[in-house]
Amino acid sequence: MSAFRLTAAQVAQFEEDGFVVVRQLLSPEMVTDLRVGYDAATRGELDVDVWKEQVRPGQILQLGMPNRHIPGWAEHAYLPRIVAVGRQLLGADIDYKYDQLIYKPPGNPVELLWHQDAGYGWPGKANHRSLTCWLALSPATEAMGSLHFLPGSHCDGIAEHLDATHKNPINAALEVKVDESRAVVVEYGPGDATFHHGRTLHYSRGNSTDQPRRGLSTHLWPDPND
Ligand SMILES: O=C(O)CCC(=O)C(=O)O
Repeated sequence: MSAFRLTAAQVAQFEEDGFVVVRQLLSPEMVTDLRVGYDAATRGELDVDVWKEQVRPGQILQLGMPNRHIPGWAEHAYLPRIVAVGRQLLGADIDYKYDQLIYKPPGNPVELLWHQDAGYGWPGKANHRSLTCWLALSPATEAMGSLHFLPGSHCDGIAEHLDATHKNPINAALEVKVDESRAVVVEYGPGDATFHHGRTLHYSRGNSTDQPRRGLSTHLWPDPND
């Protein structure tokens, strides 16, 4: 398992706010490695049946299980590092569950609306004790669609999630109405990550820049999960 260590302050911040920023989780070399397969996936160059219908030029993409489908990723050191950090935050039984590549091309206005990941019906222990690593594989500024978080929202239970499929074409979109005045925006450099609790409310706006936003979400929860 990876030796990457969080500080006590980072662990305390996750407990209090429900998210923590981890700068340079990955080295520039690791980012460069992962970018090769990421870009091949978003250009539709990989022979993955379940992705074929989804890749459309200029559209937001959410491609499932990139760790299993992109050549070289399953053996790469990035995932053990993410799992190691997840265990420091939520305990030794935390493990990789699934992942998704979320790509916002230049000029794409689609928002990922306010939601809790566990609000999508995460089962068993995952509903209470789970987390997501959001990793930037290129810069992600607010204007490019970086993540906004509502600090402390992981302590308030599961909020009512409303159908939002008319606003967002991906993943049976749901939306929570929130008071955004307390929201915190994180901006990322390549290799920076945030870890947020499965119950932390979060959001990202569209990408209004001329640069792509390359994000990778890795979801972790206890194994076994019953
Ligand atoms: O990539 C995004 O903009 C949103 C990601 C997200 O909602 C998540 O990782 O849980």
